[in-house]
Amino acid sequence: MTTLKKLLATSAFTLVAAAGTAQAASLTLYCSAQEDWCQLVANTFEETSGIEVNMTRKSSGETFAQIKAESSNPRGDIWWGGTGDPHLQAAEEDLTMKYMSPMRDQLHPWAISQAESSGNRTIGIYSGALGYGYNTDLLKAAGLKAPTCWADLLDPSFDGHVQMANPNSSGTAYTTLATIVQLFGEDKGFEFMAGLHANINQYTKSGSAPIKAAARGESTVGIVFMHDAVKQAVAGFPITVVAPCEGTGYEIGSMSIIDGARNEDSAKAFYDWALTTEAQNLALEVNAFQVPSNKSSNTSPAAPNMDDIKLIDYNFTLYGSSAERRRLLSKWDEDISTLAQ
Ligand code: S7P
Repeated sequence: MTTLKKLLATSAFTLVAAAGTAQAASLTLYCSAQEDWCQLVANTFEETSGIEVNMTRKSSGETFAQIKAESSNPRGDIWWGGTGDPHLQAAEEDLTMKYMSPMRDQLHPWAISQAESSGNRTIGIYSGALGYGYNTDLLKAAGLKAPTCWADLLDPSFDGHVQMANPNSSGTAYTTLATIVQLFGEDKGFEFMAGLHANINQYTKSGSAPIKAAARGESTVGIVFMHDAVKQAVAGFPITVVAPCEGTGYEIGSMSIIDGARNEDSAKAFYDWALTTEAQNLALEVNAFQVPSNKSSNTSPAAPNMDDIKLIDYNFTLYGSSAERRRLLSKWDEDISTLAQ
């Protein structure tokens, strides 16, 4: 019996099926992973459950802002994907609801610890390390030395060659800011961000956009999650993936049910399904190289090996807290984004 069939016997699915006799069940899904993965997940869940899915894809920071803005009249039912920090902030601000899935015992401890630190209002669905990628052709043409560390990106020779997202809209870029602060300390970290700013050609809205630009030959370096850089390399673009020598942060991509969801039963059905191996293995069909949270899901051999990367002990509790995320973002807005380039 597949996990999906077993889940069909659980209460969430039964309730949805019962509701289906009167009116077709539906689900409004806010998705913050990459677009092709969001589409595939939405379509597959719709086909297998019979629940109609309306999916919108936005970056993690943007989705957080939308859920907050809609909190007096919630429009979304579930938020799937995106970096864990804004999911933790949403939990702290009571924007998401507690849920204990029957699938929990199939998950890695890091996925459960994400749930525990949010009072069970969010849960880990994948993880991945931060890093960067560069276009080897552009690097060579510009006569640049191959970077291997964060510090290499500050070299004046990289002026105009580096792209990252805006940490207000992008979970990837907020993870970058929080990683640099944890690696170097706050003062030195902000000095680093100021030095980096001098070499930045553009702050994008979406976190993965900088490596897509590098793949297309529009920027030399893109600061992104390493799995997003691997996706471009596997697609045949001349991208080299870097795990920075000083060490790096990582994300626990998360999922949360929105408090006051109009379709709570559909949201719970999706939540349980999204933790199955069947759902998580869909990642491989779209070259999403994150590490899945179900212990029995498949990880591609092309995925960055987390054991080989020098990872910091990322403080999710602190950097996912409402006060700290707000403080760091305002400081970045005031001290960095306003600097001349
Ligand atoms: O593309 C996959 C991924 O990197 O995107 C998520 C990301 O937060 C969404 O983009 P933003 O940086 O624009 O918020 C990550 O969770 C995920 O691994």
